[in-house]
Amino acid sequence: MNSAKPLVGLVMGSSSDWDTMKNAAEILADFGVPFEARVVSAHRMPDDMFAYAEAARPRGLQAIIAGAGGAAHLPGMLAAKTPVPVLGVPVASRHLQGVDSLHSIVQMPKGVPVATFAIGVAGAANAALFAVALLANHDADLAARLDAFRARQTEAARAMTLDS
Ligand code: RP5
Repeated sequence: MNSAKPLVGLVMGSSSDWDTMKNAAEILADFGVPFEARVVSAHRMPDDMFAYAEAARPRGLQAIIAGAGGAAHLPGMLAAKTPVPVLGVPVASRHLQGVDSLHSIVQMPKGVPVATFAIGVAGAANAALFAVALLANHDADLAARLDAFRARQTEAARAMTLDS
């Protein structure tokens, strides 16, 4: 993890979310974005969650990626307490496969937005790429790295072949 002052907060409701959320961490690390990763549970440590949200802007966080599963209140409650953009990742749950998580995160009432991504690994990865894109608006080097990433992805797709 980059030791510079974090620009992105990567938080999740439980260590059981890490298998999914580490896909966001890997992308932030690959792009050289300073970030922190920690468990901040809305249900099990609500006071810590509020403290984290209240400190986010003064600490210089530019975005918070929040992953949670089940009754996934973490992204919405963070967004309720901070103006820092919150990117919500629905983690697949044991019984409802993350549809519960998705609905919990995406259906924010008007006025308190959470940018909501796909359930699971794709959502975690895309939330990180979205955070990179936000930061790249004010960082030409990061923008160049994002362009290069997308160009490599395009070339990989062009090179795909199909079995006959
Ligand atoms: C949520 O409850 C977490 O985000 C996690 O996805 C889910 C289950 O947590 P554990 O019981 O695995 O700790 O708060």
